[in-house]
Amino acid sequence: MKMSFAVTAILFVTYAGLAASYVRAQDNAQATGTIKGQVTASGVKDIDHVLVYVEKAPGDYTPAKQPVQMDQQKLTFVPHVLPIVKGTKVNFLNSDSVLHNVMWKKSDDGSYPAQNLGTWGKGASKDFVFDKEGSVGLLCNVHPEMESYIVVLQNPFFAIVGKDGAYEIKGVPPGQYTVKAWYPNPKKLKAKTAKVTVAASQAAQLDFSLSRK
Ligand SMILES: [Cu+2]
Repeated sequence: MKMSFAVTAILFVTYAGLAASYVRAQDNAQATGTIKGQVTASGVKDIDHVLVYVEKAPGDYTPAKQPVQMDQQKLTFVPHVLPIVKGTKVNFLNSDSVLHNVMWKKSDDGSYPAQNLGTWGKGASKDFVFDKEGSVGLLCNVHPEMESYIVVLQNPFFAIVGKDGAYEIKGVPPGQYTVKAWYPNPKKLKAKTAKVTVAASQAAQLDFSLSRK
């Protein structure tokens, strides 16, 4: 009798523990909010190159376990703007039958020194880990018209704007944030920041109007 009571008690405690952790996971899932809005820009046709991101969120964020890809296809870097969390490994792939190179000059913000990863052919790739916040402008020294951007961020709360100018950042913990709208060429569109308050299970609306000045 004593034994079975003990077993029942252990089972009950285990079950209670599981139930509690399940509830906690659910709470966490429900505790986040959304930042969304519309970006308008004068003088550019590629509004889908605008990146909107939370500048700083409390806590530390781990990068994606899998490398993310920057492809070279049809003489173009794809995607044109690649936001990643600090520590992410980027896999630079060449999908064209011509040789491509991957290099960048010293970042304007000083975050990354100039680097030349080399030149390789179709199907080959090279990895590089971006271990600090900042940005690099990718170039190919074989094709001067090729360029794209990698933006290394502190947290995963970012979105690339759609062709219609809309963006949505989901899963943001409640709090007050500074949000930045960034465009690769600051001479054409100046970056703007705005403050937003995110509440659990709610969508905060935050629109941006970008221009040269
Ligand atoms: Cu190239």
